[in-house]
Amino acid sequence: MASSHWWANFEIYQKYAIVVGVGAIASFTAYLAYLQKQKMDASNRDEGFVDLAKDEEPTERKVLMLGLDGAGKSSLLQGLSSERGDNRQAPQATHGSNVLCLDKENPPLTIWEIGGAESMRKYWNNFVQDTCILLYVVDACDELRLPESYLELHKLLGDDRLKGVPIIIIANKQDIEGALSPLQAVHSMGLDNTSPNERKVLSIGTSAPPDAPFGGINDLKQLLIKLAS
Ligand SMILES: Nc1nc2c(ncn2[C@@H]2O[C@H](COP(=O)(O)OP(=O)(O)OP(=O)(O)O)[C@@H](O)[C@H]2O)c(=O)[nH]1
Ligand SMILES: [Mg+2]
Repeated sequence: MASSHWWANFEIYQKYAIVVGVGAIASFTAYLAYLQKQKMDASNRDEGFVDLAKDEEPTERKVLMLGLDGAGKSSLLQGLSSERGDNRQAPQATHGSNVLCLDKENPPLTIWEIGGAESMRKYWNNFVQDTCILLYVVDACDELRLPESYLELHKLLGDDRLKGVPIIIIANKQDIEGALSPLQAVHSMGLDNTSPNERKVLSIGTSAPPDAPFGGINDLKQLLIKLAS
């Protein structure tokens, strides 16, 4: 046959060279095709991610409110929901969570309070995902519990999902004589030397006594809106 005839004309070393050459060209072409496919897959993935991020961008901002039991979280939530506070009663200890949606604000805020009793604290981390602002409530009159509050806060801040999330330290119970000032509360939580590059740390004083008007609630709301915008 003609084809076997032309092949037979080559010396053995020429045959080797042809086989090796054709093999090398085929491998190189296959490698280029593989690289091209990788590139296309990666760009498809990126586009998918961007689209997904656009679709899922939350319009509301999640605010997480934590702090030891009795610090005043539920009372502050009552204040944020209705500043007049007519006919209100002292809240019960929270065994679980409370949610307040401030959907008329811009941006809308969803504030989650998780109970602060010792048995509840192991669940705090279950709620940190997508937190935009952390509110940490301190009973500014209970100096004896400041170290416990400090420890729980720093345990919480070990969670990478809270990296860079702004914190507002709320020094609550300002109506009681001898209450720590907001700055003293930040100091007792060991956050006064936090670098602004690490996270924003703000503080505010509030009062939410069961039998007297709220104090500082409107400032707290404005601060939340400003931070969340
Ligand atoms: N005098 C005074 N009492 C307050 C203030 N805030 C809360 N209280 C009282 O402190 C007690 C505890 O308040 P809560 O709001 O239930 O505290 P909490 O942080 O939600 O507690 P847990 O849900 O158990 O984690 C209640 O008796 C409140 O009436 C305040 O600013 N001043
Ligand atoms: Mg509560």
